Amino acid sequence: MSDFLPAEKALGMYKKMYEIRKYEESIYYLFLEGIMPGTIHQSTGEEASAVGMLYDLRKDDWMASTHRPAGHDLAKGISVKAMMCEMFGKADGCCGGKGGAMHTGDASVGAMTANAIVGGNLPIAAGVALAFKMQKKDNVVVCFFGDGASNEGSYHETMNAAGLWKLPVIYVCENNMYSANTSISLTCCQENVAADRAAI
Ligand SMILES: Cc1ncc(C[n+]2csc(CCOP(=O)(O)OP(=O)(O)O)c2C)c(N)n1
Ligand SMILES: [Mg+2]
Repeated sequence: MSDFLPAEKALGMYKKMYEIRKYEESIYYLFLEGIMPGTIHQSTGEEASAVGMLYDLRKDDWMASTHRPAGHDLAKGISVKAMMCEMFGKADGCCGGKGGAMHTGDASVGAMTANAIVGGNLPIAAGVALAFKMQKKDNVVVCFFGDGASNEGSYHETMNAAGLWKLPVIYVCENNMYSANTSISLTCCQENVAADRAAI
């Protein structure tokens, strides 16, 4: 790693990944002990894709997350306090306590409110990218999705439009080989989403 990154930056990225892991561990226990209301969808083990993709983004670049938004949101710049308050329905939460675990976000740091509809964030991210392009801004949108989302119609429609219009959007597949708890072998005709599905 140090061959490619200055030590200080590598450490900063590692600290952010550690923060995400510790935050999600805390949420896990608070939820299981019945202290935290609502529900949880965790992204344990996916900290690196969040931080790797978002660390160098500007505040006015945008990020679109999924039903597992905590790591993405922390990496884009929402504070642990604002995330935690959101989990407990507090006014200091990033969405005033009205969103909960699957609908976190904060426009002031470019974190689009997370979308729990699988594949639902893909066309919205393309729309934001189209706006950037029409306004001649040099911003970019990063949009995360899962291997399961690549089976949705919205995925195929959006990839076509984004490719056709050359939109400033980066789609990042976090392929954990499961659609929640169903193996990719039962859901997808292609195992290598990045290589086979991306080549539309
Ligand atoms: C349109 C839609 N269909 C079904 C669901 C229920 N659902 C929630 S998570 C999930 C699996 C998504 O798989 P993937 O995109 O690979 O994300 P992962 O859970 O692996 O992070 C499903 C089917 C949903 N939220 N939205
Ligand atoms: Mg998956």
